[in-house]
Amino acid sequence: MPLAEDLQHIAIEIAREAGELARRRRREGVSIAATKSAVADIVTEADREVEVLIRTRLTEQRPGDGFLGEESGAESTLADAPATGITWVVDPIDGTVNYAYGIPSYAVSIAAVSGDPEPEWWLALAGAVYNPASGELFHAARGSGAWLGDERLAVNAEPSAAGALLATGFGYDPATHAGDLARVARVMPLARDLRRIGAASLDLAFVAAGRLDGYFERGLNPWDHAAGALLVAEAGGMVGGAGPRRAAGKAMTVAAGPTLFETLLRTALGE
Ligand code: LIP
Repeated sequence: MPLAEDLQHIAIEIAREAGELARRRRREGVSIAATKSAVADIVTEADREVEVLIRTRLTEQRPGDGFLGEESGAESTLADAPATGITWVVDPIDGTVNYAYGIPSYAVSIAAVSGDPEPEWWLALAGAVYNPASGELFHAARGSGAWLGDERLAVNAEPSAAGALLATGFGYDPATHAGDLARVARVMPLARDLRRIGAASLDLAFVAAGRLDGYFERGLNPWDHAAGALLVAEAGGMVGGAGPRRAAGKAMTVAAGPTLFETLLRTALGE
């Protein structure tokens, strides 16, 4: 089996097991373990437990790979760089606030990337985004398309005459809200309506599935977009951001079909 497909297979299997654990813990009741970058930025006991499970399974199956997880940060089994050149970029529960409130829009997001594990430089090889509350598992391997179960995904080629159905998100830090709202005001003339789903990995999966025409957000971390961005690219869409390489990342992440992409990116960046 080609490497990317093998990694996809591992991502799917582990995302399912991890998602079922998250769902079980949700049923038992969620407890907030700590706050992170801001009081609104929470981590639950389940986030930590699910990340440990994912990490344990990856170490069993791919002992030479690196690991970059939301709750444990960057670590690899070797001191400097993973022996295999592959790093797993993992959000154990993306949409933690939805999870804590009982809103069924959260997901386990697992991606395998090669090269420097920075969004600007990495090459995403495989990814899985699993929402255990809906049972939907989105997955992709580089060069083999994006899939929802066994249905092949394609982005919307063109938004309708009524405008684009867009989604966005807001950072946890209140100091960033005014800038994010100004961006929404700039983008709204392109939109028929705007969604705030609360889990970046699902926003991206929905662009891949043609459920959204486009998505934009500032402030994302690598684990929020690693798997979802590959889904969009493999579904025929485009993903980008700011900076000289226009790579998706903290400064900006934009995803859309090829017709809308450039306009949405420039409008979101205020160019
Ligand atoms: C969150 C998201 C959300 C975004 C937040 C945050 P977490 O991830 O995916 O949609 O707006 O900035 O990154 O913290 O739930 O894993």
